[in-house]
Amino acid sequence: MKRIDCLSAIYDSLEDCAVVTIMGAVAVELYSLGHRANFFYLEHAMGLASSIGLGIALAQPNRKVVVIDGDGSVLMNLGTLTTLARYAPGNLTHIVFDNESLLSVGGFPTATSTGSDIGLMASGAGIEHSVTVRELDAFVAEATEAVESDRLSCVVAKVEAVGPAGFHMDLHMLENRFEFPRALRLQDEKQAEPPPRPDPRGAEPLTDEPAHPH
Ligand SMILES: Cc1ncc(C[n+]2csc(CCOP(=O)(O)OP(=O)(O)O)c2C)c(N)n1
Repeated sequence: MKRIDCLSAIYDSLEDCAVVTIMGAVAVELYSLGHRANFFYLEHAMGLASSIGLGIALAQPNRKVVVIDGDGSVLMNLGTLTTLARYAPGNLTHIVFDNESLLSVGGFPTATSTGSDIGLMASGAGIEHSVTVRELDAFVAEATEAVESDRLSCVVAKVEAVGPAGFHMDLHMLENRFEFPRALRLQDEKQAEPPPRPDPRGAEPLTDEPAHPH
């Protein structure tokens, strides 16, 4: 299973979510499918995507939050699993692409290549819904269900250690830092728009546009 195929398969269902990725290959892959302002690619702070996602999920409980992580990154911040489990926000989905490698920096093998199991570690940390998938169909089913459900989920996807041909993204970290919260605010404002006023004569709802402009 290739990570880019997984991302492509769930891309549409990320439209209304706040999405936080780790840096490097997976960020470039998601970006290559089409950048959206509600995607935040966490640069440099390896291991902390889930911590950022947890903060957003707790602060904004009505928003679906999806964290897209890597095995090397999770292994650098294993305590995050216990913190996720402790607060267990139902609006958070933690997807971990486990390619058993630090692919973005040359492919050094991580501890998942020698038997460490992130899905079991997530369960052991207390995350009640933690699954590991190896096939694309299973990934799509689990990830989609996780995003739609109202419980904290960890979906570990075992993927091949392959990534993008290049790492260029035409988006500066600071630009992304400001556009991301702005996009979330805009989504909220759109949802808070009042419904159209009903027409007392029972016809089409009234709008501010003249019915017969001259
Ligand atoms: C604190 C810190 N250490 C090291 C790096 C360099 N670095 C960037 S990406 C990366 C590998 C990430 O591995 P993983 O999460 O498994 O994702 P993959 O690259 O395999 O997609 C490393 C070591 C960093 N950005 N920050």
